[in-house]
Amino acid sequence: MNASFSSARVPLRQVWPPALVARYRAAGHWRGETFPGFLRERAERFAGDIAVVGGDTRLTYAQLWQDAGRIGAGLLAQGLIPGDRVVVQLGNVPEFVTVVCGLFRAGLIPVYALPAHRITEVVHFARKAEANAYIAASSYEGFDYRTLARELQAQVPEVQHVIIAGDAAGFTALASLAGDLDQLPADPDPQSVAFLQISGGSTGLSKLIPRTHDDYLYSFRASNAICGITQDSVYLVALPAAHNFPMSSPGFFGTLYAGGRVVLSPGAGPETAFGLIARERVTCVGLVPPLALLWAQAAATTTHDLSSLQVVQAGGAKLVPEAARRVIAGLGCTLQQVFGMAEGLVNYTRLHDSEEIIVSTQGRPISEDDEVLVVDDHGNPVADGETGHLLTRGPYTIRSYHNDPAANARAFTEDGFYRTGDRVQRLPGGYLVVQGRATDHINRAGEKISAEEIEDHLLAHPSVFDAAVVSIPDAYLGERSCAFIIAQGEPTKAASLKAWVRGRGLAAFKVPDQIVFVDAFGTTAVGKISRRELRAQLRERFMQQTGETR
Ligand code: AMP
Ligand code: DBH
Repeated sequence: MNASFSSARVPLRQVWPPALVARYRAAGHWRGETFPGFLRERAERFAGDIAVVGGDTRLTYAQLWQDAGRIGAGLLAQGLIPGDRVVVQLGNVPEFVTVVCGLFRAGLIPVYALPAHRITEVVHFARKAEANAYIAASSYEGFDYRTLARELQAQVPEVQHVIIAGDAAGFTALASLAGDLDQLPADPDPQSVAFLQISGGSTGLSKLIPRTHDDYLYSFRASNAICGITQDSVYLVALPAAHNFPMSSPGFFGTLYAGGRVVLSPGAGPETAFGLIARERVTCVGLVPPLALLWAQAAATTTHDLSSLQVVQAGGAKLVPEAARRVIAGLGCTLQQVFGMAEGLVNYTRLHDSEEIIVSTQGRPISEDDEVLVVDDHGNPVADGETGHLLTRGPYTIRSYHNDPAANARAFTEDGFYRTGDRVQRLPGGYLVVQGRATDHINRAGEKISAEEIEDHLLAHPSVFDAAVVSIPDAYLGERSCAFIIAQGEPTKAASLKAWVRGRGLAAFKVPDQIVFVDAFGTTAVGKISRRELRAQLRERFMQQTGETR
């Protein structure tokens, strides 16, 4: 029979109050479209047009649909059942798109892991999602995912199916999947959950974000209109395809929705991306701020023709005005700031906004039905222009995480507002300026790292008495991570603590950039103040001592 997870799994649900459902439908936000539905329609309408380019592969819309069908039917033939959850860990390769579309066609639920995630994180996703299958590349960026797959099956035996793109070494090869197309289910309920996205994990471990067909399609359809994505657009996926930003803002799904062309770049640096831009005449790309700066710098001396670029988006972390000006000057195209979250709400500067708005704000929400509250510590609205906590609800913002009552109790108000954890200022016209955040995570060039999660791993080391992980402003990364350590017993070195964290099976971006040994965390620290205050004190003291500035 199918894995033991199947019988009593936590159901996938995402529920809005009936009055809002009616409203979002009446407003035309939710149109009852689904992933398989739109992909089928595009395969007919744009059959011979190129949909996806990656490596040596160029897939037309018809081929994408066909290959997705083969994969979906093949997975069902393997014994998977619609509704099963499948952890997908693929890099920026065409298979990422064919696999995900294949899962949609089969009614299977992708759970998106990043290529950087390692065994500890993948085990967490598989357990939380109650997944019974794992699909990965044989290797990507020098890492062998077949080894990870073996460890995953050892730790989570319910993961009965492993499918590998490339040399499968005893696992099922993606290329060998085949099945009866007639076994594919009818299109799903548009209100049902289509996939589980991963949160950056502001506290503790990453949470799973259930997104519905209706809500997600709305977010990228509306993004297309804001970002100027049409059938003529060529969108470059430079960030990892599994990230919500290049997936949906408007990302590769927006581009496929519009009938445009998606180009997958195996690397995000100018050395890889610029050649692709020139060759494929790329019109739009989403970048994190450090990359946008690097691209702007490299553009000055490149021999590649970047003149096709119309819009360069920067998001995932704050782009400060001075950096924004450098990006505009260096790349000579329209800059769009994007402030989004996998939980939903996405803000954009508009393409025709004044340069002042574009450089100094993180944009305004997609939808007139995005409700934005900026409140003080007690939940009372602050005056416009003042900084407060950003709360939001709307037609594409989740109401709950999957399988995580404790996180839900923290992250949502009784009225269903999502507490973003961000501190923002709202300007006239609804434009938001991100001023920092209220939760303790490190935003390392767009990768979010939970302080708590890393502290737990450090505390597992026998020579660590206590650990506090904080973010330190960093000229290149925006923020880097710094772990303050009170040692005990056998002396240890910074390098071995870093190796320890890596050895715990975590993504490399979570390894502390810096380790500082201290004798104590401060006199007031003992049991009297919160971890949050403690981290803030350590950060301030460290920055004063080192003379670092924000
Ligand atoms: P996640 O919930 O993991 O998808 O991460 C979303 C978070 O990334 C937001 O809540 C912000 O803290 C941060 N973020 C995304 N875009 C921006 C931006 N343009 N400026 C500042 N912070 C951003
Ligand atoms: O950081 C993010 O999660 C993010 C940034 C920009 C995002 O999810 C998005 C746009 O959709």
